[in-house]
Amino acid sequence: MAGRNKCLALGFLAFLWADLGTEGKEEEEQTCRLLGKFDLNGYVGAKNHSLVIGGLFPIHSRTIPANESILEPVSAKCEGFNFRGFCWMKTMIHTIKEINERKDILPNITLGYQIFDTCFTISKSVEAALVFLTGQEENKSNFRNSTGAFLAGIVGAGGSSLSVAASRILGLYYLPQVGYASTCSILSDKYQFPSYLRTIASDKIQSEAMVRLIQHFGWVWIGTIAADDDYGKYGVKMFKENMENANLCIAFSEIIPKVYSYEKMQKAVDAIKTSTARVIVLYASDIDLSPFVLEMVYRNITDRTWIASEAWITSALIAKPEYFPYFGGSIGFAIPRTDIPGLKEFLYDVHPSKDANDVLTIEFWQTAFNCTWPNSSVPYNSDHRVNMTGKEDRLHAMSDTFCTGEEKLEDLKNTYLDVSQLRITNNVKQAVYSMAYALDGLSTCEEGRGPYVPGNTCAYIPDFEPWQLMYYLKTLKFTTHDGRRIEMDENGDVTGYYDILNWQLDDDGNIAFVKVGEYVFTNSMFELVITKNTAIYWNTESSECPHSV
Ligand code: TCR
Repeated sequence: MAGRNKCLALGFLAFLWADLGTEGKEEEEQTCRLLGKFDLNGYVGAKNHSLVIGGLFPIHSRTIPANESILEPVSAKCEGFNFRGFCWMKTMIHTIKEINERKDILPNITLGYQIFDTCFTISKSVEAALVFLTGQEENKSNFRNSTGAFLAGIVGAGGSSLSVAASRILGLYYLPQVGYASTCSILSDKYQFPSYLRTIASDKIQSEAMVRLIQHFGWVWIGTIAADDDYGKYGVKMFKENMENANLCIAFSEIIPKVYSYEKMQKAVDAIKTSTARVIVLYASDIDLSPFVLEMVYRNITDRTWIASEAWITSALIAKPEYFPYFGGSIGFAIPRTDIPGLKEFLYDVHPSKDANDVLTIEFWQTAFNCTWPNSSVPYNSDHRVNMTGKEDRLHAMSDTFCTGEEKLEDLKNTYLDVSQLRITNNVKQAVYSMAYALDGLSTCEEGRGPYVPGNTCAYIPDFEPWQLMYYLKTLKFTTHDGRRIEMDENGDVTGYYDILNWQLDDDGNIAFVKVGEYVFTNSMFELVITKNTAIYWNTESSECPHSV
């Protein structure tokens, strides 16, 4: 009984989509069901050699703290629907569909997927890693037996702390993991993370780039603010080391708390207020940054120039016109944007009436249109966070308007449908492609010329071991749909290029991310290029480049 409860609790947050079969292959409904109820046999049995790619995405922003007395451990529930994470997840599905339709990659193999919500927390990420390894059924220890499907590897997780935690477990089994957003420098350490690779560059490069930018503008004293996680802390650590090497100075270093704490937040904000440093490096994911931004607005602190890390420079959560007086003029690094053919149409093809079991789409719809889907059991976006006054904030526990189903996606203005800024989203696509190309390499191995010793043997789909796929991932080289080369180095890293963006106001009063330069890799070295004659907007009293000396 206890086992069953656990399974159901997991089902609330974890979900699995069966694969999207290619035309001509066995007809199979596109299904979305709760994992707890999912019957994989029908799905696997219908295919030749079905392979599953796992996915980890932050579809919610946090877990709900359990306040009742705990009788037995249950899987935490989540809240705070994250449109960006939902979009990434859809992109993974879209990419798998695309690969399944292609005749040139894995022609006889259909890929499926199993995706978990990390809720942007370490505990959920670890929980998912364990389920990937052990399967749902407690008496079966091997994921292959428990699901019947063959798990090739995992795409994700989003944030570095989450990837680090998952990777420590997956690495024990050498289960391939390809990250799309985790940039923490320690993930390059193959001694600690033997099976982790990524389609995004390490922050080592960004931290160097920040110092070059600071030198370019002649600033000397810099403050730093970091999120309380591996991304923030290691990012700032690297940055400080580079500052020291360049003989530049750190005025203060503060941390934004993960769980709201009045004292800790005031400490950070006071440091900014009292310091004479006018330029501040801010290393944090947008979700962690939101409460800090509100605090800056509340304390009315202006006249600061922010050097933004890539995670928030183009975030719709932060780049709101009402924050422009405080964060306008921010200058920071973004991975180059691209277009993904067909993605927009795929994202628009979402409607809660398609499947009553698709709880995520229902929640998406309810949150997007601020309404309640009739007869659904999905709670309307509630919020259990402790707010600035220290009280629990149960915002709109239930919206009193019902959704009609006639709501128009075109009217929405949120990150889900915004395909103008595809950056991390493209990394998700490339992470899925990395898995597919590696599998393709494995599937075309010629006996006697294979990579495994002794005997130069090959591995075969479906009964290869996950570690055997690592060989193909580590030597992976391919060209993306937009002509970019992806080449994994010996640490599973790729080279990064950055656009340097500056926040300005456009004619409609929205924030525009204006490209003012680049940090590029040429002749085996990085170069900072600030475009000549581009007007940079400075959020200073004089509207001129600040002095921070
Ligand atoms: N690395 C961050 C997470 C992150 C992110 C993002 C999250 C990055 N870029 C963009 C949301 C949107 C870069 C980490 O934790 O490693």
